[in-house]
Amino acid sequence: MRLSQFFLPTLKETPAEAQIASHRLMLRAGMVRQLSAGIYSWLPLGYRVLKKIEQIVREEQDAIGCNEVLMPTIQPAELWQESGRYEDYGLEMLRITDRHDRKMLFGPTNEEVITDIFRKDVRSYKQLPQMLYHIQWKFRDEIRPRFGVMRGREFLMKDAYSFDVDYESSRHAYNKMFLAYCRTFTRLGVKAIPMVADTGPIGGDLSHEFIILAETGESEVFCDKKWLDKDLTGRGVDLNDRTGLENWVQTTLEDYAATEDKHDPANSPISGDDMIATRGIEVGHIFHFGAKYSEPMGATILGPDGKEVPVQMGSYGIGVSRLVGALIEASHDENGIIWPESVAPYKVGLINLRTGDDECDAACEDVYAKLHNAGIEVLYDDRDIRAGGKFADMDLIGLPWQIVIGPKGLKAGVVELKNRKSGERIEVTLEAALNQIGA
Ligand code: 5CA
Repeated sequence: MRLSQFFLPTLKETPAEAQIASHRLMLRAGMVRQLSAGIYSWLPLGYRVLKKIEQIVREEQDAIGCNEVLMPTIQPAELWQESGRYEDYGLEMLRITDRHDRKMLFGPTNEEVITDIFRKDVRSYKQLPQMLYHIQWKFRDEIRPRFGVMRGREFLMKDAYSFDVDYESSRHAYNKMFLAYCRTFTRLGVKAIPMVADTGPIGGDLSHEFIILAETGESEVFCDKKWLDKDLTGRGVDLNDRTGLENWVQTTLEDYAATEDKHDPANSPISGDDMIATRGIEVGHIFHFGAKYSEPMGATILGPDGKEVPVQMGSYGIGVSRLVGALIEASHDENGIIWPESVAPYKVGLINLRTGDDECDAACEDVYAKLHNAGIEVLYDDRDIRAGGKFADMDLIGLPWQIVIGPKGLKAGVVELKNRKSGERIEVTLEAALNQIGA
């Protein structure tokens, strides 16, 4: 993509309304714009990151055999009256009346809808286990929407739902999802710590939150230093080995001191010196709630003994749009964002120091084409503006690599290659630069 044709409205000034770094940087880097309190439009740069995160989340759900569906945003109130949550949900639910005076709502989550889908088509334990997920916009009329997309009113969530014949199988589904979450966050380039959590309005007997450490987060975190080096990919854990997986989940939680009461360090088994007291951002939340919805909504199946039982369920959320802000909170400096490669909007920024100079233009076009042909995403700053502005914008938007091409370097047969994360700049031949970034 050529910057001269791209819609990238960057801001030099810090927007007054933004209290935390990620919000400031998302506005300054032209990633989002607020339409109304807690409701955002995603501009091209922000949307590319959102889609990349969504895709990693999708791949890791698919990898554990979860099936993607797409449910509507608008739901009928009757379903929530059946489950008993219509009144309980309170003012956070955006209630809508249609032209026939029917009560509708903009979905804050989908337990009721998925249970309805399930009960209409599944009758027997032979059709189980089953896992379904979708990635869809949700609306919660938060009392204090703040920090940009971090606590929005409209936000993108991945929500998955598991259906099993009995408690043990249902716990196995929960464990598979636990592993998928660890893998997802690792691929996103962040450390997300699983912690025992309250079940809140979703309900159930078991729940974990996944928290990214950041001083500006809304959750308090007391954790062991060891977490920072822990490999959470669960290599070698076999998905169908129930006991092996259960053990891995338990060891992961126990070794690293997930405590029932995360607000109370005194209850924690971590000793003083190893303890980090910090804050974090909840990017995922998983729940096991058994028959909480299937029972009142009549989602029953015939078990192996011919008896009808309510299906055992869990639900599993990831805040996809919140993650965009959370990743920035976890990785930025005074000049701007530092994207992990897996979600960077482009891998390489190509800076032409003298647009209009025949030699510079030709050299840049050549590199641009080479990167393109090698399948590497590149944003080419071909604008006719001062070099200082180009450097500032490129640091602000945080692409992992920068290739800088100017008249002096060309004479000497070199380009400058900058790594955004380490800040390291080297002068190398074009071939060496391309080689370094994998072209
Ligand atoms: N039904 C369950 C799991 S599918 C559920 O709704 N869980 S939740 O309420 O914890 O939300 C799941 C994730 O969505 C949270 O972990 C958080 O990352 C994200 N989320 C929740 N509220 C907001 C919000 N107001 N703005 C942005 N993201 C949010």
